[in-house]
Amino acid sequence: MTLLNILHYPDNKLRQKGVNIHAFDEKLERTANDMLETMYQSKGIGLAAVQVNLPIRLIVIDISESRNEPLFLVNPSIKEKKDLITFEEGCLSVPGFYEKVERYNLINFTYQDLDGVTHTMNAEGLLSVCVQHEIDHLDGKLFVDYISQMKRDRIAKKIKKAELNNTTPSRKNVPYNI
Ligand code: QAP
Ligand code: CO
Repeated sequence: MTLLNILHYPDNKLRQKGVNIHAFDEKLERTANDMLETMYQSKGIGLAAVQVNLPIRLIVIDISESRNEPLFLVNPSIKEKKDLITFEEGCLSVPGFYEKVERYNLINFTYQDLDGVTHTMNAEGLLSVCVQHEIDHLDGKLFVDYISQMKRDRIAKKIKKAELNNTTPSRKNVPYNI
């Protein structure tokens, strides 16, 4: 298994749209398992392929406490949605920030599994919000797109600053030029 690099907001690559998947082969299975490992390692509950710079319609989700109930969603599509709720969301691509977003409490959606078999599923609460959040990623959309521009810009600035500080080791701290 390989850990994948997660893109961080405001990286424009997060605006890529995922294309539909047609090849249900070993490469897809490997990619899905690498994404799952990457998500578990980062303590996430959901990760979309676009977040690891793969513009395809693939999502991994595991909202279980035990971290052993993975869901692999290929080409997911929401068919019905109802009952608006407000949910405090975070995102592995927006580390350290959480904001309230309006979502649907109940959804009915279809997806294909890693063998290409189509399934229909109902979801409620956290799982429903997670599926909506991850499908947004496949359309190049982030939860921060739903908050005010002022908050969004502040978040972008803080993430950029944090990442500058984490460049290891910083050139200017190296006492000589290699
Ligand atoms: C999307 O998000 C989600 O800031 C998945 O420092 C979130 O897995 C759906 C995470 C909330 C529904 C509700 C975020 C981990 C993980 C961070 C995640 C962080 C470490 C976010
Ligand atoms: Co996210």
